[in-house]
Amino acid sequence: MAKQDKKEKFYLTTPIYYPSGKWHLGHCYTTVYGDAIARFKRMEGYDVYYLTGTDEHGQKIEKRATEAGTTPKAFVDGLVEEIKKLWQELDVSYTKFIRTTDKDHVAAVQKIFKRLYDKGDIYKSKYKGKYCTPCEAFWTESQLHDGKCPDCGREVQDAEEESYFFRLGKYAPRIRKLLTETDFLRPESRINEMVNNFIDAGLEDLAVSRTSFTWGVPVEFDPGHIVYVWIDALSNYITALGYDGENFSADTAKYWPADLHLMAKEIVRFHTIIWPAILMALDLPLPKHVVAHGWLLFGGDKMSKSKGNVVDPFVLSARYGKDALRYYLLRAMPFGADGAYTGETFLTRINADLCNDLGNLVRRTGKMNVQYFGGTVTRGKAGKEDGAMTAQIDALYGEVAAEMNDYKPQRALEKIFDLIGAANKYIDCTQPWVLSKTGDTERLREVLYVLDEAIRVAGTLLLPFIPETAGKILGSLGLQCPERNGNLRFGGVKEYHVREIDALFPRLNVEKELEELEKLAQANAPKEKKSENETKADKAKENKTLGNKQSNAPCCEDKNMETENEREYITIDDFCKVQLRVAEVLACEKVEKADKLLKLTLKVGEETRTVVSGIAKHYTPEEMVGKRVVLVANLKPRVMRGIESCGMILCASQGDKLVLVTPEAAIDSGAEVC
Ligand code: ME8
Repeated sequence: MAKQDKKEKFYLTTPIYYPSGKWHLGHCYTTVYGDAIARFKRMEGYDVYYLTGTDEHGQKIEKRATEAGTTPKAFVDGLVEEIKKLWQELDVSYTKFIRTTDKDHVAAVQKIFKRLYDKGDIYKSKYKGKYCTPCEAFWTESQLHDGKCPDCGREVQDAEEESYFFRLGKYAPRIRKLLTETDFLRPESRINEMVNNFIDAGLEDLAVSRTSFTWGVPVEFDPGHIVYVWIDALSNYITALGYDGENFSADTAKYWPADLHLMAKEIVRFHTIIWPAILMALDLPLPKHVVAHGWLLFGGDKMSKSKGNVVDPFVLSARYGKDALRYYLLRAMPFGADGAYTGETFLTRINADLCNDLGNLVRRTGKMNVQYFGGTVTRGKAGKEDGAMTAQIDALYGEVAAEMNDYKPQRALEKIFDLIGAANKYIDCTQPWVLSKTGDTERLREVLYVLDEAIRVAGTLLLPFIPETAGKILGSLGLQCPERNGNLRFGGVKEYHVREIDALFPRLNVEKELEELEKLAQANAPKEKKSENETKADKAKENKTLGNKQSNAPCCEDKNMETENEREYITIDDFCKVQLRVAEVLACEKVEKADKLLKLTLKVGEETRTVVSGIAKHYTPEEMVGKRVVLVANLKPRVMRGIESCGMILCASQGDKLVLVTPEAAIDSGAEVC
């Protein structure tokens, strides 16, 4: 419901980013998502406070600055300016940009730490365990996955030092309740992950100070210690509102607790376990909701090395416009699931949705308004085609509001584009050009009025998503951008004064643009060669999947949640190129010095062939003999560990689990799988 009379507050935060200097589309995702929600809430009449900023302390930054031959502060100052430029470029309407190097933040973090210490929730002891520098996270041996950081898959270092500890374990029962008995965290899959992997696995007290580096907030009463970067970072959500360890600023106190902390899935643990525990210890109210979205994945090698800058948001925004980029991001991922970026899906979406559906509707309608009525259009004579159309216009605001209040911008956009699609169809069935010829002016006027109304309602509801374009659309109808939602029912505006406008989005030649993007990428590619470890670590981060676990499977669970629109279709002809055959395993052995590979001798009808398969961690050679499997028979042969592999056998994977795909009933080897 619109909040027209009393302004209710809405406090929304996105993560404060590490000023690492490598902004890619993924980083933009959360902030643009947050911006769409902030704008929508403002339109609904809320008093919105939208916070973002930078997380500037820690060993990682200290190391980077040293490598760059500068001080940490000078290092971050330059990068912070760049990220502010990015938000400006993308029309991000934040209320405050906080930096963890801000003096009042630093002082407040010191007070918070002292307060927790005085209360007995922080105590001094010795820390022994593992530390992941890139994630700035401590881990116990049992929390590691294959001896590596469970968040990013990178190597961890032994850490032993005197440290202050926060009594996290003490809050475990309350946090468990918060997660399992309220709607604090969404989507639900994350709840199980937090409860099973962390709380029920035993919540240990948390090391909250470091002595091995200096770039951070010094513990006021023990200056050799630096406050753990996550305590420093998470506190930004309250210090931004002036919280000084005791009180909030008078003018911003009303915003706490946060209504929504928005972020990607890898930092949910910090926000739903550590952060509530700190707030509990400070006797502060808890945030209302934490929403975790998935990752924007950069398909295969697209994001790596030479092609890294293809997804530089500055490049994409400069070439295709900020709204094209915002729109792509806001439609890229279904709620909670991952999405995959490719240049092709990006360009195709601009062409299909923005240029064809939206652009054509506005241009065609504008042209007809001017051509038939000099641009001035009022009500005319209703017709049989109108009922469904006007009902859809009437319903749209409610549908969009429901999705946005559920924090699902992707779904909200789907609804808006359903109306745009319906309006295009309405033109095709009412055929205004025929009405003009037959002289049915009253009917023609009504048809154009209905279309203007559809464009007005869709355009207004597009303001939070693509503000610049939506402004142009409303301008073409002779309307101003409303501050609030206004009357979004059919008939809300009685008379239109329409003018023609230029195409909202030019039609892109996808092939040519892909080439251009490739050239830009090559031109901007980083020249330095990364170490093998760095490359592996980057890959691990790019391919991070559900549940903090690094998947060894080629496709991840979340991928199954792609919407129809996200999927890249192949034609039946494409599919027919793949020859799938049933094969019988005649013999099987381990491949020397390769712990994942098995060498299989397969019978495929009359033919015998060798295939190397990466299933050794899931099947023993003995188990394989006699099995019937599905073989991709016409895959180009490839030499692996000196063995020519002629084909690939199919498996199904889910997280760490991998099982063979086999025929459901007995059938001869060589049988076609179709
Ligand atoms: O974690 N897809 O900062 P960070 C979607 N400083 N979102 C992505 C993404 C991708 N591929 N890559 C990054 C930190 N993000 C801490 C946060 S908050 C108190 C401290 C987004 O620079 C996503 O929101 O590593 C993710 O949670 C955030 O960037 C992490 O940014």
